Amino acid sequence: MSLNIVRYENGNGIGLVLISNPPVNALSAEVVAGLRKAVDIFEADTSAKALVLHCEGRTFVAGGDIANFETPNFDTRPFSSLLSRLDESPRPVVATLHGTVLGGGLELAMSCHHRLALPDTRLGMPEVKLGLLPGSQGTQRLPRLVGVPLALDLMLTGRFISAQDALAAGILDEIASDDSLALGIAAAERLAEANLPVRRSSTLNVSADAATRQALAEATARAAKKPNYPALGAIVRAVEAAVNLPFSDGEEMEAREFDQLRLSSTSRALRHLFFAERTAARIPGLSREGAAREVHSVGIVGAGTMGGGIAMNFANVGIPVVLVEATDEALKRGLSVVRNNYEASAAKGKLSKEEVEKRMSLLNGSLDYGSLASCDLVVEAVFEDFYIKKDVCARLGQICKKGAIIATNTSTLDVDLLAEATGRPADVVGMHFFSPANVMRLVEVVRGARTAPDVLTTAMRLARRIGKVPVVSGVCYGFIGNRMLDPYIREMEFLLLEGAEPQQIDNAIESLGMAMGPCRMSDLSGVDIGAKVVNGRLEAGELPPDPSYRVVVRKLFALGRCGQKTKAGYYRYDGRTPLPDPKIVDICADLAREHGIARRRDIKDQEIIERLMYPLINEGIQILDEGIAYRPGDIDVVWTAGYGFPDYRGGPMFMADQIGLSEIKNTLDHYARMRGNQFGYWTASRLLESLAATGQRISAWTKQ
Ligand code: T1G
Repeated sequence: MSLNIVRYENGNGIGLVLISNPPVNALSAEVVAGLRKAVDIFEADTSAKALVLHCEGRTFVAGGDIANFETPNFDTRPFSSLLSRLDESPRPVVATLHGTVLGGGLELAMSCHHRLALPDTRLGMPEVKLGLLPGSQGTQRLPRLVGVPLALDLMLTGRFISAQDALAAGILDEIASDDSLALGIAAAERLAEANLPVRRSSTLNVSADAATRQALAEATARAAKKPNYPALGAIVRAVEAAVNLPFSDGEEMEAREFDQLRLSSTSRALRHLFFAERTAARIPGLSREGAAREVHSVGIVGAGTMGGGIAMNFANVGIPVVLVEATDEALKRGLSVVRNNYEASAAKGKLSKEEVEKRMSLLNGSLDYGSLASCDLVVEAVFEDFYIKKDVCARLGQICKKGAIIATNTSTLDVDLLAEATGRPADVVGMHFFSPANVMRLVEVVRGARTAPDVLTTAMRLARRIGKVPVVSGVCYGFIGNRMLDPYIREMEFLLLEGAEPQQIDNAIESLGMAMGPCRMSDLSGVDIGAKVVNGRLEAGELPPDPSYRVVVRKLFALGRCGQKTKAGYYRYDGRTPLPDPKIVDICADLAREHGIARRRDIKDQEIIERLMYPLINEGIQILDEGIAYRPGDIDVVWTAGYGFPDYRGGPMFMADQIGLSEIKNTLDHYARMRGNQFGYWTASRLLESLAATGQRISAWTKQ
C-alpha cells in the first residue's frame, strides 16, 4: 500500500510502516486510517516475521491532531483499538523513535513491544496542557511501564523527559546511536528469531505499594485545589483505574473521561491558545520563510531591571551581549543583579554552576556606546522618558553598523517618533518585554510605520529563538496590552471613589482567575510608575477632559504611597504581605467628595468584574478594528502570556465569545445609563456594535 501519509512495505521479511505527515506527524484522521490499513496488510502478510513502525521527517508522532478534537463526534476509541491490535500481535512490533514523541505518539510507541530512540529524542504526555488526559490507553500503559509515581508526574505536569531518562524509567528498551530505522529492523529480526514472549505493556502489573498509594493521595489533593483544570482529577482517576481494574475497564474509563474533557471550557480555551500562540508568529503579507537578518550579537543600552532581564534572555541561548550603562556603578549593579538571578536558579537546581559562568561570560559590560558598533541588534532599555529615549535612539542611529536592527523597549512612547530620531527608521522596531523580562513569555513586537519587513521578521524569529511568545502590535498608546489595561485601571479607581475597597476589587478579579488583582498589581509594579505615565499624559493633553480621571494614583504618588517599595500604596505592607489600610478609604472618600462622586455600599463583585473586564474587551475589539492587532487570538496571547489572564478562559476575546457580544454591548449600555457617558467611557466600539447586532463572534473575525 502506498498512501502518501502512511506506507506499508515488506523488506526481507520484516514489515515496515512508514508515517509521513509533516510537520510533526500528528495523528490526523488520515494517519489513523492509514495506520489501520497498514496493520490490516501486516496481519495478512504472513511472510512478515515482525513489524517496525517508523516516522519520516523531524519527529516521530508528536500527538493527536489537536485541530481534530473540535470535530463533533471525535472519538479516541478507533485509535485505541488499533493500539490493542499492535499490543496483541503474535509477531514482534518495534517502534523507532526520534524528535519529540508526545501524547498519542508515545501511546502508539507504548503499544509496541520494543522501543528504541535516537539519543536526543524527548518524550512526554503533554495532554494536560490542553486540558485533556492521554485518551488512547496512555493512562493505562504508562503506569505499567514506569510505575505510578513517575507516570503521575509526567501526565500531571506534561513535562518532557530525555531518551536517557526514558530508558532508565523503562519506557525505552534501547538507545540507537544513529540510524534508528536500521537498528529497529535489526531488533525486529532479533526478536523474531528468538521467538520468545514479547513484553506487552498491557499485561504488566502496576504496583499498588505504599509509594503508589502516597503518590495517588498527593495527586488527588493537588488536583482538588485546581477545579478550573479538571484534567488533573481525571488523570488521577484513570491511573487509579490502572491500579485497580483490568486493562480494558481502565481503558474504557479513560475514554469516557477524555470525551468529557474534550468538550470542557478549559480544554477548548487551552486548545485555542495552543494555535493562537503559533498563529501570532505569522505576519500577514509576509512569507514565514521571508528574508530576515542574521543576529549573532546583541547590544543593550541600560542595565537596569529591564535591561538586565533582557540581556539574560539572549545569554540563555548563547548569544553574546554588550551591556552599556552610563556609570561603572550602575553597570556593576546591573551585572550583579543578573548574576544573583542565575545563582538563584542554580540554587534551585535549574542551572549548573558551569552554566551560570558560561552565561555570565557572554555578558560584557561597557561604558562606551562605541562597543555597540559591531552588534547585529541593539535594544534600548533606558528610563521611560521620551527625551532620554530620543537621545539614545539618535546616538544609536549614528553608532550602529549598517544593517543592524535598533529595537526600543518602550512600553508607552511613540515608536515612530523614536524611529525617526535614529535617522534610519526602517531598521527600527519595538520589542516590548514584560517585567521580569527573563521570566515573562510575552514580547510585543511593535511594527513602526517604516519598519522594514525583514526587520519585523527578524524580531519575531529572534523572540521565538529566546523562548518568548511574540505578538505584533501597531503603533498606538500602550500598544495592545497596556492600552486595554487603561480602562480596566480607570474603572478600578472609580470604584474605589464610589466606595469599593482594594481587597474587594482584587478578590473579585482574582476570583475570575486573574493572577493578581489591579490594586495589588499596581503596588507591585510601582504606583509611582503608573502616576508618572498619567501625569505625563495629562501634561501632554492626552487624557479625557475628566478631572476625576485617575485621581487616586496621582494622589497616592503625591502622598509618597508608591506601593510595596514604600510599604504603602493601595495597601499597607508587612514585608511583602499586602494588608487592608483604612487610610486608603479616607483618601478615596476625600477625593470622592472633592469630585462630587457619590459613595455607596452596594457594590457587588459582579459589577466590579463587568466594569473592569467589559471596557477592556471593548478596547480590544477597537484595537482589532484599527488594525493595531492582527487577530483576536493575538490579543488573547498578549493577555494570557503577559498579564496573568487565566489560560483556562482562553484570553479576553475568547472569553468575550463565551459571555456573548450582545451581553457585553448591553452591559456597556447599562453602565452608560447608570454612570453617565459624558466622556465616552461606555461607548461600544463600532465593531462590537456591528458584531453584536448580527449575532457574530469575535473569534471568527478577521480584518478584510
Ligand atoms: N496537532 C496539530 N498541529 C500540531 C501539533 C498537534 N499535536 N503539534 C504541532 N503542531 C503544528 C503547530 O501548530 C505548528 O503548525 C507546527 O506543527 C510546528 O509546531 C490522542 C489526545 C511538537 C514540541 O500536545 O508541543 O495526543 O504553525 O511551532 O516549536 O491521547 O508543536 O507551522 O502551521 O510548536 O518545534 C498531544 C503539541 C496532543 C504536542 C514542536 N501532543 N505540540 O514544537 O514547533 S493530544 C501535544 C508541541 C494527544 C492522545 C492525545 C510542539 C512540538 P504551523 P511548533 P516546535
